[in-house]
Amino acid sequence: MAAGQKSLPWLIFLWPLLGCSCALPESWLPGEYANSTSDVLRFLSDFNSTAEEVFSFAVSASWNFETNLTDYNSKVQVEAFLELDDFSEAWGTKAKTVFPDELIDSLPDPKDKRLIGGMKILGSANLQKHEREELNIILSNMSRIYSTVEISPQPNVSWSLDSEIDETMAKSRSYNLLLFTWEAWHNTAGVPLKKLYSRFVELSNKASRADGFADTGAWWRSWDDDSETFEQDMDNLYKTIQPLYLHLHAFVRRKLYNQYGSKYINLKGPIPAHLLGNMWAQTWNNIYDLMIPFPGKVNVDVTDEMVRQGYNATHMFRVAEEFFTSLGLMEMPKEFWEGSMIVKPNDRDVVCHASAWDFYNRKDFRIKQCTKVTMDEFFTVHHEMGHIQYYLQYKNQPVGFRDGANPGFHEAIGDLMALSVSTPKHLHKINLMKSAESDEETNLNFLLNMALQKIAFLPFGYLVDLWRWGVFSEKTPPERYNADWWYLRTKYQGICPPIRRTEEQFDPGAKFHIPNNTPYIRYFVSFILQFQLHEKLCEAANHTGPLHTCDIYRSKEAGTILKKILEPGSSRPWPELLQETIGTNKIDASSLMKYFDPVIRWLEKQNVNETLGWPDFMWLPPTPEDYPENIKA
Ligand code: BJ2
Ligand code: ZN
Repeated sequence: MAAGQKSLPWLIFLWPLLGCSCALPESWLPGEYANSTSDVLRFLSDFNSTAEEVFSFAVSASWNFETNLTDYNSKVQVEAFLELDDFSEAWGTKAKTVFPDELIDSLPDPKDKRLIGGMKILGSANLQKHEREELNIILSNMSRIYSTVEISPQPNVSWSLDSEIDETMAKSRSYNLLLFTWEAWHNTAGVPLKKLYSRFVELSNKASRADGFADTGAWWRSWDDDSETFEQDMDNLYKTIQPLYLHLHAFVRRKLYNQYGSKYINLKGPIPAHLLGNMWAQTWNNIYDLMIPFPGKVNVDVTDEMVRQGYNATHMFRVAEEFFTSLGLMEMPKEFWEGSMIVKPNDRDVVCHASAWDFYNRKDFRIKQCTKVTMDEFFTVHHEMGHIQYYLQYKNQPVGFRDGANPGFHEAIGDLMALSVSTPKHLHKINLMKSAESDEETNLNFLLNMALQKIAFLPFGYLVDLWRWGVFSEKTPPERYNADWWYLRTKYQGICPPIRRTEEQFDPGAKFHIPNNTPYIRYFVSFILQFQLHEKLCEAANHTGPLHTCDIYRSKEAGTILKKILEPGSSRPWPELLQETIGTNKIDASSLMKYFDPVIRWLEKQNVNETLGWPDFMWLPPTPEDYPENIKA
């Protein structure tokens, strides 16, 4: 009590410094503006130049943390994010207080209206300073835990996700080793995140609600689309591709049955989640070798050939870059090559999960990737470089528009390039495939591999945010985090946990985007949209023949359309932009269906005696007694 009283005058003295925006450097604060059109424009221009500075300061702090996970770097990052919040709040509040809605409505350019409208949302002090600090510390801790935990297959041996764990999940065909690895990762990464995550949800919802949204899920959805029907649209989209998924699922289940036997695989049930070549069962191409339709043909997975030719990270990035420039798009700037981290350093902890970075200063653009020489990672290089290409193309837009037309567009660009690059025709051109065979059997091999990458992903891409929207809306409370996760995983993906899970565990936490708090529905949108864009660019490139054989390499015409999509950033409503560039204002699955048509017809024939699907209820995995005593490696 006495101490409290004593400190009171100090508090009063310090009050202006503790208040939100006052700790910011003078030059980051808004100046004085009048209630006039010309001052709105001056305000926007001042905001833009200041935001470039503040954003690049915050992005740098974040980059420094993620490329060197220390306590100090975490602290600096948290402080930078708090300053960023203060900055947004100061400018948002200014916009709200000085410029009335009538003035904004009278602006001649609708883009200015959208810019200032977006800023006004930021103008509420939505959380107390200590809560904002707690929120940012939780985020930083979650991401560090996810990126540093390791599992131990034997005493004194530790495995990290990006090397031994990923590789085991991809290559091992031992049921028990896969089970050990799967369980150890889910327990080690997930469990410590559960408490942090539920507190994060509380704080994040509080902030979103103060900003006028129903919850954080509603806020996120507002980025994708401003229509009321977004959730319904996604569900409809899912339903259109579900028949394709069921065919792929039944076929893969049969092949896994052949591999692992009736003890582990129920031909009418969901597939145990650890057998699909990927920790999250999100893509299945790593088990393509168990199901090659026509094994005598040239191998459509060129990993071995890349290794044989001595590919390394730099070479993979250069080859990817050349694809972009062949379309008349931009090269990666000098700063990109100087600043990026494309190999895992061995002297410090880093976030290995690949990502692309826009520093908002129109100069620094970087990729961070612990690149390994595999075909999968070669596609990830294209994926990340697609983000960089987008950043480069829209860098002269105001910062408020340096975003994808919607988040799904941003995710689609690199994958769109990879659709051409992965064709046998293209791989032959760049000397990764010896023959340029393009007979029906090679095509089916290729298409099955693509289906294992693209169709297998769709239910996962959809359900991650179904789960999170439920969490944010409190339909899924912490007591049901894991149960609802597995309900969705079974319902949509037709997979089941290979061993009993309870609420002691937190399996969603074992997927990067949950602790790192990145929305996921964008990937679902992207995996459909990329085929629509591909079809249009192929048309522009004068491609003839089936869609899946198209390679837009060197087509300046395709590049021109792509540039038109990228340059505006988010300055125009996406349906309008899509209409102008590819002639439709809807995201739909017709191009994807066209692309996969031959392999779907082939799968239908393979599946004549299969039962498609699985029971809708939660199918329990085999009991522990079904497993050998020692499930360790
Ligand atoms: C490998 C890829 C993300 C991505 C990273 C991490 C989270 C956001 C970024 C953003 C880009 C931007 C990824 C690829 C397909 C499915 C999904 C997965 N990494 N991010 N800064 N993928 O989207 O590139 O780089 O500008 O928004 O996570 O589950 O692997
Ligand atoms: Zn991405």
